[in-house]
Amino acid sequence: MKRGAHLRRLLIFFGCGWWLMLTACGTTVPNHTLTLGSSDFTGPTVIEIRAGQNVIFDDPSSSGGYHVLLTGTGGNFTPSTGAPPPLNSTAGLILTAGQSQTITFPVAGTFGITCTIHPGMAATIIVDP
Ligand SMILES: [Cu+2]
Repeated sequence: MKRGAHLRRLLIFFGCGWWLMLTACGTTVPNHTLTLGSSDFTGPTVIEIRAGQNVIFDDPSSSGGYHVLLTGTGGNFTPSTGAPPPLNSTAGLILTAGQSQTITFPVAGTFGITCTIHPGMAATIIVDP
């Protein structure tokens, strides 16, 4: 009887431990990076974050290029409610090789990202509430 209760307490203790660890991991802001190549995205093209988190648009000096990124598809701008201003404009987010920009997505939604220079470029940023 006593041994059973002890074991149960131990299980609860470790259960909470795991839960706390997972919660702690969830609250640290991981680096979500969209990597640019010379005329494409070279890393994952679907990035899922939570509202308020950042996406690093990384244009490496060695392998990057000149890009004008904005919301839309096929190189064409489509206004997207809730998308961050630099991306949500015809001017776009301009990046050249060696540059990196950290963009905060404060509003939940699914945002398609394309490039006016390279219409084939397509990435999706999913922002969970
Ligand atoms: Cu481009």
